Amino acid sequence: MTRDADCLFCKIAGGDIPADVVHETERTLAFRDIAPQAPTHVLVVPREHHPNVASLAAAAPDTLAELVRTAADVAAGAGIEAYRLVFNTGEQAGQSVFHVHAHVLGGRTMTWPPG
Ligand code: DGP
Repeated sequence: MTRDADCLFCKIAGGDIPADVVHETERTLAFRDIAPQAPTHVLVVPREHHPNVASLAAAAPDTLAELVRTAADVAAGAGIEAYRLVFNTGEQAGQSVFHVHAHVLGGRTMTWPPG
């Protein structure tokens, strides 16, 4: 299992930092965002460390597919039919934690374009 000792989401995945976990699979973990932007705002991460979605897709496409399935299960579990799945990729796009995570946002009407 690839972990980065300095990575916040590796620490959450390893149980070293607590989180409100809503769903788990063999390779992924889903927990509530600490600063929710919608009634449902859950982050889905791979247990292994990958900095962004492109590097995850290149290194472990099966894990990326599992992560997207986990996101769909989180939405279904929250009773949400429509949801937004966001992978901020790079600092200018709003990525602040460099361990790939999908934001699952739902429970309200979303606007477009995002800011
Ligand atoms: P991004 O900006 O796309 O990299 O998203 C990072 C998200 O992580 C942001 O929405 C806030 C959330 N976050 C940051 N620190 C913590 C934490 O310690 N626990 C939880 N649950 N979420 C966190």
